[in-house]
Amino acid sequence: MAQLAHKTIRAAVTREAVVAYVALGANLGDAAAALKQALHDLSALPLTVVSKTSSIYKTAALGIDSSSDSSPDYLNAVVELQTSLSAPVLLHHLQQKEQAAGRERPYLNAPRTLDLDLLLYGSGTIGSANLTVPHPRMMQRAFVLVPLAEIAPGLVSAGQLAAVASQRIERF
Ligand code: PH2
Ligand code: MG
Ligand code: MG
Repeated sequence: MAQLAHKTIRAAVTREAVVAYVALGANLGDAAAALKQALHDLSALPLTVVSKTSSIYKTAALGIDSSSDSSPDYLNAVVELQTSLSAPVLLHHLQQKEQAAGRERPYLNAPRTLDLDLLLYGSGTIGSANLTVPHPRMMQRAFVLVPLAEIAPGLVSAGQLAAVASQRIERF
């Protein structure tokens, strides 16, 4: 048993790093402080290095649910990680950070203290009950594509950026 545990840990440590992209968003409370804290926390994740960080952007809230007639502007950013964590373990860490920031989910697209979405995990596609990668709505969202294009220009085409050009976004 001890040997099995040892082997499992070795496998986790020596697993090849994957390039992953995570979107950060907040529009409740001190959003700038929440994003800065999240950037700090992501750099402290086990088996993970933050290799690129976009600027922070101020963006108009998209996809507002009918139960709320307005939603404050968001602050958004995207980071690139080199990680040896599996996608489910990385997701678990992201959800823990959201919880620690006081995240509540009263209704769909409700204002939030912190949202951490796994956009891409290497070239992998994942379709499990609680995780879909690539993120299914990322290509429709300027608040994802603009910061992603800033740190990974090869991943976003001019046409994809043009398709979201009507969405309000400015550097914070
Ligand atoms: N997140 C949403 C819904 N709408 N709008 C902006 N501008 N930024 C977000 O991060 C965002 C949103 C759901 O996660
Ligand atoms: Mg989200
Ligand atoms: Mg989310």
